[in-house]
Amino acid sequence: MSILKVMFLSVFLCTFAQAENLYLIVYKEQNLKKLQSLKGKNLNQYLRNQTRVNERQLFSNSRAQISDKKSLWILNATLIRASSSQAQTFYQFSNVAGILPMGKTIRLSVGNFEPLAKDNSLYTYGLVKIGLPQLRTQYVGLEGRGVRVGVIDTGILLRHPDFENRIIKFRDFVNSRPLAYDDHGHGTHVAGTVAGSNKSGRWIGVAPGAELIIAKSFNSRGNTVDADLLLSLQWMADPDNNPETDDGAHIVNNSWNTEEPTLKRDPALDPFCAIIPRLKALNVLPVFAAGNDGPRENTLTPPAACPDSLSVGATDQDDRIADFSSRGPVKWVNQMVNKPDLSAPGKGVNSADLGSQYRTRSGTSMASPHVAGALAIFKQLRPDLNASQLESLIKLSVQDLGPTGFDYQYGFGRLDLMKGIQFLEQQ
Ligand SMILES: [Ca+2]
Ligand SMILES: [Ca+2]
Repeated sequence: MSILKVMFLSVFLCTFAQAENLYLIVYKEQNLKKLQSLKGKNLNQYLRNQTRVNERQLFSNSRAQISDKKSLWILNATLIRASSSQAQTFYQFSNVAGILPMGKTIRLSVGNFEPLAKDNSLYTYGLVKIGLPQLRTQYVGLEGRGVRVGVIDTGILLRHPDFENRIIKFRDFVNSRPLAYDDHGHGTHVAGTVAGSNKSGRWIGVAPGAELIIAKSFNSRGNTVDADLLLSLQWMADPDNNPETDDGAHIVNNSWNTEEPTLKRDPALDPFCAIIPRLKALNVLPVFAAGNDGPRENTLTPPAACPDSLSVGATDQDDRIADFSSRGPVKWVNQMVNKPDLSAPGKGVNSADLGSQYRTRSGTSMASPHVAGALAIFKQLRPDLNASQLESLIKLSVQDLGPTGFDYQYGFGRLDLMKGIQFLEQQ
């Protein structure tokens, strides 16, 4: 046997013996003060530069040959595919803070389908509940125009009449196809509640003027891996990968959760919890469905369960909290967090479906996009508001329900656009 053949065989056996997995190498922060002082474009550049320097130090000096690596600059980190012994070797570098195993399958909680009640109203019940018809009469043209809303989901039906010419960016993290599509249906329904129009004869979306940035991150069975969701969130902050151009989403809807229990974990070590404040500092406000694991308490999971999340529970046509809606508080190993933040219609929501059709679905997946759309309305009205200011505003844009004040079912209350408008007018 030639030396080349022996080498080939041993490499082959080595690879075979050591299964490769995904790991997240997180680097040490060199200058925490500087990091916290930067915003927007400057922060984007700083994060990219420090990650580039860290990656150079690692991969030009490491003997482990890693061919599959992706920069997760937003977290000063790199995703690698490697064997566990290869991953271990990176601990010897002084700039490495930690190595997290990744690659967990994340499944969409698709909720239930409901029979479509005969209803000839001009607006879905959800839009009526949150005060949209009233807002439309007072503010003509307030439809989320000029606001970019991201949706991380199963994609979107490109030719659905309710989204005509408003899908401005699409990226397929599943099959790398260039044109927008949805081979599941969940994403099209969610996007319909954010930004669908009235091509069915009835308004289904809160912000039918908003521009859509679509990440297809879940496959046709509604599955993905954690790493792709982190990459999708990062992509939303800077889709063209150029800090000089301001093309990021202002708001991102996330109708999914990791289903990772919090009780024995520290949110500081959860990459989904770490990415939320970074996104806000880059002026991207992510919104998360609370989850469909109610009615027991402590049923939110990351990212909704993270201290910095904006999380949304689901209500029904009679303003009752839905049974399935995940309840707070969130118990982490070292702290308790008040969640959800607010609630919105999520039971029996009619919206867009595949085949240019419409259907009714239930879940906090349907509640979160009502809030994302409302944020687009506020952003059009007050383009000067940054992500954190929009977040404060939406928590005031509620009607208190259930026990007086904040509670673990409704959060601060059910979304009410007019409450936010009143607050802005009084300022
Ligand atoms: Ca850019
Ligand atoms: Ca209450």
